[in-house]
Amino acid sequence: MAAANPGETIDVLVYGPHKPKVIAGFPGRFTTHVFATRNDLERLSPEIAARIRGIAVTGLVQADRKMLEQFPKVEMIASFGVGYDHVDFRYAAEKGIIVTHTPEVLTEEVADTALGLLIATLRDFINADRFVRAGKWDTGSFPLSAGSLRDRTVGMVGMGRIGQAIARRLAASLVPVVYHSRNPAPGVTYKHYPDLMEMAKEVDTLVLITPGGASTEKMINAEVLKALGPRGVVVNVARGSVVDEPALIAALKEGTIQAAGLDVFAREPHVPEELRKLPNVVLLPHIASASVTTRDAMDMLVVDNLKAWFDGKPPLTPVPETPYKGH
Ligand code: NAP
Ligand code: 8YV
Repeated sequence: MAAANPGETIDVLVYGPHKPKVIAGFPGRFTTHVFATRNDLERLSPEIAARIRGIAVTGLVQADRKMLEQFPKVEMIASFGVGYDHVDFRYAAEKGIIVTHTPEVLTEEVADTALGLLIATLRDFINADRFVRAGKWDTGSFPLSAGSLRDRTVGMVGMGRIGQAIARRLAASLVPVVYHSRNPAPGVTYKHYPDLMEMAKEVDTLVLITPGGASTEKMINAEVLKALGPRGVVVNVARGSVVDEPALIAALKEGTIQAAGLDVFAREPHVPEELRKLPNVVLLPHIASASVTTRDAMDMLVVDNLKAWFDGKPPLTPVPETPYKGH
């Protein structure tokens, strides 16, 4: 593959939730073809599909093998978000297609959300807000929260870029931190548990911040929740697939654990009614990175990866499975 020739038009598919800033990022020599959903994509003619050289995936829509096979000339898939379990990177690697993602630019925002969600869950902020709005403060006091950050040890599940940023915040708040990941994280001095169950027995709080996909699927299961114990709190800012959702609901209902703060769910945007009815959960609609500032930076990185590629430059942030080996 080569950089685009002067005057040549480059066809780019913009696939996923509508993002005006991504579309506006491709002026002049790019022709964009914008499709929000898999159903919409069925309207794309085979003639145009055959011309597509770059794909911007603007959300968690599935860019699986079946979808990608429609685009025989694609050179780069630039995905929005640091997690890329929704992109078939194995297919891309087989075909010599580069996949890029958006690491770093969202790390601190997601870490802020994780800590906020943990504190809101422990200290019952959402119910306290409802109490004030309902005018109940005039006639009574809000009950003391059962949970507190003061008497906890947090077991991080995942200690990568975002895990380390969350751990830094916890350490600054004088909360002891340990972690589980498959390998010790280079340069990290918190205690490492190669075995998740061993860690779950030793802590009362889990903060999940791993990728999704097969290797982490339902790793937080009934046994792990039982090991955490009745003071147990789970915060999930990773992927819904990391938790066995029915087992979590059962553990929350039966008091096997105390509470959960969830930003991600197994079948988004569907959140089971049973979960929505529970008093001991805080539920967010997958917003960990969702500020204007951070989302703008993520949009720009999607655009800049594609532009760099078609300028004949290396991709800015390729995923490890599709390293740059030249144009
Ligand atoms: P990262 O730097 O690649 O860190 C990933 C961490 O997960 C590493 O510590 C890794 O260690 C660990 N890990 C991977 N597979 C594992 C497994 N099978 N078992 C145990 N640990 C495992 O990624 P990051 O930038 O911190 O982002 C992490 C994830 O957060 C993303 O992939 C995404 O799923 C999620 N995320 C969610 C939101 C949101 O909006 N809620 C926003 C951003 C990111 P080992 O490889 O040694 O196991
Ligand atoms: C985004 C994310 O919310 O970066 C990730 O892995 O999950 C989030 O930052 C997601 O990409 C939404 O499209």
